[in-house]
Amino acid sequence: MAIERTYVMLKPGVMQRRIAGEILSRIEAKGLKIVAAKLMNIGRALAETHYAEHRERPFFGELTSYITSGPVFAMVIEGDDAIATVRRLCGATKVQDALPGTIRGDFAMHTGMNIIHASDAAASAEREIALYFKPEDIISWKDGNDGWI
Ligand code: D4T
Repeated sequence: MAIERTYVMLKPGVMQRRIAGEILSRIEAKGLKIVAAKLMNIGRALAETHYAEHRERPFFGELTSYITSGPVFAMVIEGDDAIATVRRLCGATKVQDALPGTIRGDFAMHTGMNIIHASDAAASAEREIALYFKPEDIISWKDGNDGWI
């Protein structure tokens, strides 16, 4: 299985609800690796670029207003098959379909505020990582018996 990197973002409301740690714990407990992370506000231009594929959708205005409404916790996550693995941890986009045990299933009530974003394919992961992080912000740290653990 290939080592992949994916872009993951805890959406506005997560900091206010004080559940960032709980969500990060699930990503860490799975065995995935956080290789970049920052708290940031998203401006309108970045929001519209990120969600450009939804520009014509009826929910685009609400989506971009929401994503710019408070700080997000932006991350690059690395691991075997990381793109699909994180998507499985997140659960279905439509919160009514998100099963208990998934992040959306456990913490989200509204699809428009579905709490976490994760890239859905290799091309979007590459595009989204580059939108939010400079290459030098990504720390490729080692696991295992290298003196640290
Ligand atoms: P994001 O991009 O936020 O991780 O969500 P997904 O990758 O799981 O799903 P998406 O791109 O299809 O949707 C983007 C974003 O739009 C909101 N949304 C989506 C909405 O408000 N109503 C809808 O009907 C859909 C499909 C939720 C996520």
